[in-house]
Amino acid sequence: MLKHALLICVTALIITACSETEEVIITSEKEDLTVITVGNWITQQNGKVMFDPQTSGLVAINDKLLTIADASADKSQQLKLHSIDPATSTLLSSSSTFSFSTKVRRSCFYNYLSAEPDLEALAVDPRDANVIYTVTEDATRTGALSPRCESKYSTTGSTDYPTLLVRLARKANGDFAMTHVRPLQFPASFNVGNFPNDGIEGIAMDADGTMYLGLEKDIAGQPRIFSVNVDDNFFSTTDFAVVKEPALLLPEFPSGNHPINGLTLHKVNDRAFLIAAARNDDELWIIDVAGEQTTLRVPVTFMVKGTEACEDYVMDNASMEGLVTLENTLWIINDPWEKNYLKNAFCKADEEKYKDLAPLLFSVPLNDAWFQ
Ligand SMILES: [Ca+2]
Ligand SMILES: [Ca+2]
Repeated sequence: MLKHALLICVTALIITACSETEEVIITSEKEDLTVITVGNWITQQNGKVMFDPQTSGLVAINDKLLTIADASADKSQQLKLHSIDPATSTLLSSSSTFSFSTKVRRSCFYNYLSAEPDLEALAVDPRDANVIYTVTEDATRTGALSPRCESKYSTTGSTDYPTLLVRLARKANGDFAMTHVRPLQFPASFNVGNFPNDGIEGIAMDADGTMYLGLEKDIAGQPRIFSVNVDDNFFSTTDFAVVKEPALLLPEFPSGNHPINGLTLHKVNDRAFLIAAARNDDELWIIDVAGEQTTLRVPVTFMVKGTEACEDYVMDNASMEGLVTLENTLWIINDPWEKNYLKNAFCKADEEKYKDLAPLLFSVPLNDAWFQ
C-alpha cells in the first residue's frame, strides 16, 4: 500500500510536486553531446614533429589529408600544401612552393600572394578534385596595393586590403599553382566591420559550386557565414565578387568572442550540413544548410595521446582550425596559438613539441544524432 502511494507520488512528481500548493517545472536534462578526442602529433618520416606550420585548413583527397600554413608560420612551411596520412598521423610530403599563373602575376594581388599571404582555409572543388580553393585573411603584415589597385578595390565592406579567394590547381608533377584570384566584397549593409585578424577562416564548397565562408566576427561580435557562387565564369573577371548571406540558424552571443575558424560540408542522404570549428568555444557547430534546424553545438574535449612518460592528458588550449569528414570520421587539425600553447605541456616529454608549435591531428566518429 505504501509502495503504491509512493508510486503515485513519484508519478505525480513528473507533472507537479507532491504538494498541493507548490508547482515545480520539471525540464528534461539535455543529452550531453560532449565528445572526447585524443590527438596524435603529426610526425615526419624522420620521427620529428612539424616545425611551426600554423596549420589552418584541412581537406581530404583520396584518403589523404591536405593542410596549409598561415602567414605566421615558419617561412619554410608557407605557400605549400602538406599531405598527411590520417591513419598514422604522418606527414607524407609537402609540395613545392606554389607557382603563379600569368594572370595572378599580373593581378593587383601578386605582391601580397607571393610574399607571406595569410592563407586560412581550404576547400576542394567537388566538381574537380584537382582544384582547391583557399582564402586570405589578415593582410596587415605584407599587403600593400598600388595607388591604382587601391582605388579599384577600396570598397571592400570590411578590411582595407580585400579578402581574396584564391584558386589552386594541381599540376602534372603533383605541385600546385595559384591560377586565379578574386577579391570579395561584403555589402555595407552586412556590417562586417574592419577586423583584419577576425576575418574569413573557414571555407567549404557544395556540389553546385556554392562556396560558404565562415567569418570570425562582425561589428556586433557575432560569427557569420556568407556564400558566393563559384560558377564557370567566376574567375573570368577580377572585379569584386559580392558575397551573399544564406539564412542559416547560427547561434547568437550576448558577449565574448565565438569565432568560426574552420568549415566543412557534410552530406547525409540529400541533406547538407556545415560543420564549423568554433575554436574559442571548443565546439563543433552542426549547421543545417537548409536553414530549418537550429545549429547543434557539440562540445569537444581535446586530449593528447600519452607516451611511456605520461598518460593521455587533457589540453588547456587546442585551437582547432581545420576539419574535414572522410567516410564516418571527422578529422580535425589545430593551429597552435603561440601565447597559449605551452600551457598544454602537462607532460614534460612533450614540452619541446609545444615549443616547436607542432600541430596535432584529432579524430571524432560522426554521430547520426548530429544530423537529424
Ligand atoms: Ca590560422
Ligand atoms: Ca583570425
